[in-house]
Amino acid sequence: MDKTSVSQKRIVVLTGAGVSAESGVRTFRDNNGLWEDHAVEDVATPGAWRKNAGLVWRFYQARRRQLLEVKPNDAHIALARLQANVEHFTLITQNVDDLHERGGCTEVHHMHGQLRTLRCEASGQSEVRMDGLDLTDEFLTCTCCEQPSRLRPDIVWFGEMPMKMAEIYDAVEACDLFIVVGSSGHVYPAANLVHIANQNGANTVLVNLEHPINSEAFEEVHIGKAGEVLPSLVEKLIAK
Ligand code: BV8
Repeated sequence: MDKTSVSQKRIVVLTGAGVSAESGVRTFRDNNGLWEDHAVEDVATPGAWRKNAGLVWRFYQARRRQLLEVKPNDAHIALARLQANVEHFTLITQNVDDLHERGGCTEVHHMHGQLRTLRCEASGQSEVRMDGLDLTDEFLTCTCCEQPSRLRPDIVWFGEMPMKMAEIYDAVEACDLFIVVGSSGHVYPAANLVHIANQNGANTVLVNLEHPINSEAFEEVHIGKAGEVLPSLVEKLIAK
């Protein structure tokens, strides 16, 4: 890695489910992953919502309720420390939990949506709905329309356009250092971002429990738990 002080570097971090694993949030494709219990096409596509909205709603309500039981782990806290100590930092996450924010990160780009908010099917507006009554298995209606409309999970399902892609591509194309934490590299366009970073001359670093399918694209690979690897990696970066 070149000698420019890290505080001047433009750092972009992309996280996946692995960064929340040590908080007790299930990943998707590991053993006991979410996709073991639920076929993606039954719960994470627009077609599933059309076909069986009740099943999809209950799947997301269970994950929304879990937000109240989990807390940020050392990986989330280390990333917040990195953000606080460098000038140019962009955090992109594939995760839909709020653990980055609760761990101290700000301006988090949730490219696959969020569990905390729900989206009005009529207006497309999102609203935070995390009170007790918002977490039962009954459908909810919006507060934005004259005639209240049904709310859907504020999630990017397979086949839907990820969020904030313009800002995400701008940040990745301009960065000097691109770090991926806890992702299996299966889902696009997220899995393609490391290739864009490489094409634009960035240093690329991976922190993951095991080698993901796009492991070859990274210059530097740290195999281990994010909560154990990231704190020392961040200290080294800040000291530069
Ligand atoms: C789209 C919401 C058009 C649901 C999710 C090529 C180009 C473009 C699209 C495609 C393409 N090929 C295929 C597609 C279509 C599709 C896709 O990628 N399919 C795959 C499965 C083949 N993509 C889409 O449909 C996307 N939309 O493409 O629109 C477009 C194209 C370009 C530009 C603009 C528009 C929409 C994808 C979003 C789908 N929604 N989530 C929900 O969360 O309920 S994706 C879902 O997978 C989650 O969001 C999750 O975050 C994401 C990725 O999974 P990971 O985060 O990597 O999690 P996983 O379990 O797989 O891996 C965890 C890793 O952590 C493991 O490697 C493990 O070893 C590691 N780990 C575990 N513990 C730890 C750890 N690491 C460190 N420490 C630990 N303690």
